[in-house]
Amino acid sequence: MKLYIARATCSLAVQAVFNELNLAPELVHFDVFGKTTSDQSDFAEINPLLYVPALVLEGEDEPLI
Ligand SMILES: N[C@@H](CCC(=O)N[C@@H](CS)C(=O)NCC(=O)O)C(=O)O
Repeated sequence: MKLYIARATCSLAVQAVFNELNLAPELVHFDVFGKTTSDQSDFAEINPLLYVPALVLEGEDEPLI
């Protein structure tokens, strides 16, 4: 399970919910200015709108946005 987040955005709320539920998704940080991700992946392939948060579940092709 991968959660795409970005600094100082509403994705922090989703991250807080995951923490409260004791869930530890793999966090991928997206730089909204540089358009880069912490795992060097192309975030546009996950969400063409480049909006966070986005959640990719194991075995799922489509992300939850
Ligand atoms: N959840 C909505 C909106 C999410 C949203 O607006 N995210 C903002 C952060 S709060 C964002 O990713 N902004 C990136 C940008 O403006 O470049 C969607 O994905 O359509």
